[in-house]
Amino acid sequence: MSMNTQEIINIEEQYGAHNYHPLDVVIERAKGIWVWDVDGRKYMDCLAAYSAVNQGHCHPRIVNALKEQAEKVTLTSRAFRNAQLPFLCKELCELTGYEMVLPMNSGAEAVETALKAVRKWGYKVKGVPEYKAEIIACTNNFAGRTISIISFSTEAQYKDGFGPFTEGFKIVEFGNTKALQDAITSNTVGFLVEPIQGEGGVIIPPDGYLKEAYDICRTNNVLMIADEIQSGLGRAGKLFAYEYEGIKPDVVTIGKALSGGCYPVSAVLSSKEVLGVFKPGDHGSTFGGNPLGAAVAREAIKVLIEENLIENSYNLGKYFLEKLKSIQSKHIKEVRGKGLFIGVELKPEAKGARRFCEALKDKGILCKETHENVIRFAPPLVITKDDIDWAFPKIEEVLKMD
Ligand code: IF1
Repeated sequence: MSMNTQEIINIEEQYGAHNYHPLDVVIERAKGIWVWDVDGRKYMDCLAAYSAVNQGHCHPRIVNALKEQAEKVTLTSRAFRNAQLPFLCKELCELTGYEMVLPMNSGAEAVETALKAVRKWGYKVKGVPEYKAEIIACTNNFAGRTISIISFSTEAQYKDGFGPFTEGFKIVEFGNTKALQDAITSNTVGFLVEPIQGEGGVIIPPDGYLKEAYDICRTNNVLMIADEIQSGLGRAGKLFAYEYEGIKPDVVTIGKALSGGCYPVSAVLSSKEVLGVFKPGDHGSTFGGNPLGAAVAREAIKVLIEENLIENSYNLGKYFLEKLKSIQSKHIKEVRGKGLFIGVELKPEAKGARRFCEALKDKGILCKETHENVIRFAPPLVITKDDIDWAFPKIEEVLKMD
């Protein structure tokens, strides 16, 4: 007799650290945009594991790549070479137009790698005095949970109890190029920015902001680092969200959907000038660049391109956004999004987004609230118009509740 939802929750509550407050749904199986819980209930996944399963859950081609490679070799360490990593690096460079790739595992590790790269570039290339390098980040940023990354978080909870913090970071208001200009000194080496802020609540900057910021960085010999770990790989309707502004950031971090959710794979994309600062032994990771992750990532990228998921995100995102904007609800403050990266911000008097996510769950739709008042709609990019038409009336009904 298999256990039911509550019995399994009780086990997790007893033995698992409580560093999350998940919805009480226990998922046992997933395919495409659908997931099933242990009691057999079916849900549409409108979070897509925070955009890690853009290709849909358990995509057969990606799962098959995982299985086939797992039978060959899973991990060699970088002390030796393997037959998958070179091709992942080549294929990523050909796809994105960058010259070089440094593979890691989690998004935070990719961000940490990017921060180390721009600091070292600052000392070795720009000529900043040793250990005076400054990196600018934005209000409401989210780039991971390591101590250096939370050192520049503006979210009190993410810092609470974790000090002392890493030095060398400044914060400027997201969307404000004058603040960026004013924060730059001769020691500034990098500007880290998410083209669209996910955790911040799907915050889209004013048109032209990223272009202006890019030009300011160029003028001041500062490297722009675009954190596309969530907004990238089709989520916002383009390969990278920065493309809407016609720029090409000096450094890009990717993760999540890079593996289609089948294995932790992240990477830093940049030029030979920047990533060339790493000499053998400077930086590394036991699993970084392993053949299993590389094989999975190669197939995940192929699926993203060959199944036209980026165009689907652009077109269906437009469709979904227009439908959501048509909802007449006293609770809705703003509906915003690019591609299938959509946030519905509720007014404070709606008393928080969590209860709407709970109501959506009861109607078979899984969403996640972010920052109290925003419901994020970010389904896998394989979603169809019919799927959206199935979900919309349920979403409308929930958003119209008292
Ligand atoms: C959590 C948030 C999303 C990211 C961006 C780097 C990372 C993330 C733009 C780090 C990771 C995840 C982490 C997860 C929840 C989720 C999240 F709510 F925390 F902010 F997606 F919005 N850059 N985001 O979004 O990548 O190390 O996790 O692989 O920590 O609760 P990671």
